[in-house]
Amino acid sequence: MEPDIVQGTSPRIILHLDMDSFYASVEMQGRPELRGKAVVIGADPNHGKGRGVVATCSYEARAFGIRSAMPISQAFVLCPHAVFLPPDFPRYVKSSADVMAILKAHGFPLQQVSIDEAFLDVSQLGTFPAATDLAVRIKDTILTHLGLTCSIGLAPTKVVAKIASDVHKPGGLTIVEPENLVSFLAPMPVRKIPGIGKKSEAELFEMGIRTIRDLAAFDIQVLIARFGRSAIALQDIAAGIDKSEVKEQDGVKSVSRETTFSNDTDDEQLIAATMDALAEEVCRNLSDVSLHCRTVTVKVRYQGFVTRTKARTLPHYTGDPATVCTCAHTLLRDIFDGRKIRLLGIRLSSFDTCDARQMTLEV
Ligand code: TTP
Ligand code: CA
Repeated sequence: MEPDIVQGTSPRIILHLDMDSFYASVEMQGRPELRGKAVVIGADPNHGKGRGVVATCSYEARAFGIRSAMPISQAFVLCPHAVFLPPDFPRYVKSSADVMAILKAHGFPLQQVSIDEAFLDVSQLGTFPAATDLAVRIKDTILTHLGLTCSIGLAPTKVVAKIASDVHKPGGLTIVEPENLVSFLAPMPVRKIPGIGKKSEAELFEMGIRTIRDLAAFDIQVLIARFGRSAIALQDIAAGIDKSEVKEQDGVKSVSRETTFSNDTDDEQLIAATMDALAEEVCRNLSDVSLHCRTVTVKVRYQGFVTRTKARTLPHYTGDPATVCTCAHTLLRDIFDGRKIRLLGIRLSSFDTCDARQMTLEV
């Protein structure tokens, strides 16, 4: 018999899938000689003198302390005998599309949130055991058809599903039923909440907030004074409340890059140089996947978390870094009001091919 679902009273069941060491795993497809090896994808290490960073690495390489966004020179010091490979973006975009097609085939609302990550709203299945069966089938299909492993979280909210998928990586399947939601979250470090990076974590530590339990119990007025209105949503998340829905994103395609300054800054030269670097990198991503864009969006987050974005659609498609850069600087001038900036970002969208999915990287 079909389970009875009464809108608003039955718990939602959200599935979050995240591929394991994605670029590295794709490189290992069909290359069994790489299995079990420390494999690092990123810039050329050039015998330890290389510039640039690690994109990702196999779990074997992580055992040596290598991580995403680490300077490649440091990765070389940690594990000189690792196999270092340059990124092959078109291949990763193709693999990503294959994974998303497997997810889509089940007919539930799907939201892809990055090249290797997606949410499915599987509430219609009615029970967590039924959703667990589906998760097991999805993992099997991805392994059998693509030779790739992934980790899945199942929970009543998107945020908790995302946190859960990370708990037993690689190859994990973590289920958080509604009655376990609060006890699952409570002991976790606040850093586990998506969007809380190194800097927010340090600010929360200063206030004596270490775990999600601490955050849920903290005086909301003090939090608002420090982080602005976004503190309310943050505390809700800590209490397991998150009404955000799985949004199907047909046709939403963008490539973006953003960075948080190590200290909030109003230094115009530093801000301009950072914008140049972000624009250049995002154009490189664009050309790696053979795309041209028309819309450039600049994002500025000020001290206190007030965020402003401004977009401009160009008259022609472009992949030219100089054009994108000029446009980004004009937009930045329009929204920069002299206050100290915490985070700067750029997004390119409105592509002339339908091949790319959303790719966001924070460095
Ligand atoms: P992630 O999902 O963050 O990492 P991952 O899939 O490599 O490993 P994990 O098992 O921990 O999920 O990122 C997905 C891909 O995005 C990753 O394979 C490479 C790319 N990436 C970068 O290029 N630079 C980065 O700093 C990060 C974090 C990811
Ligand atoms: Ca991943």
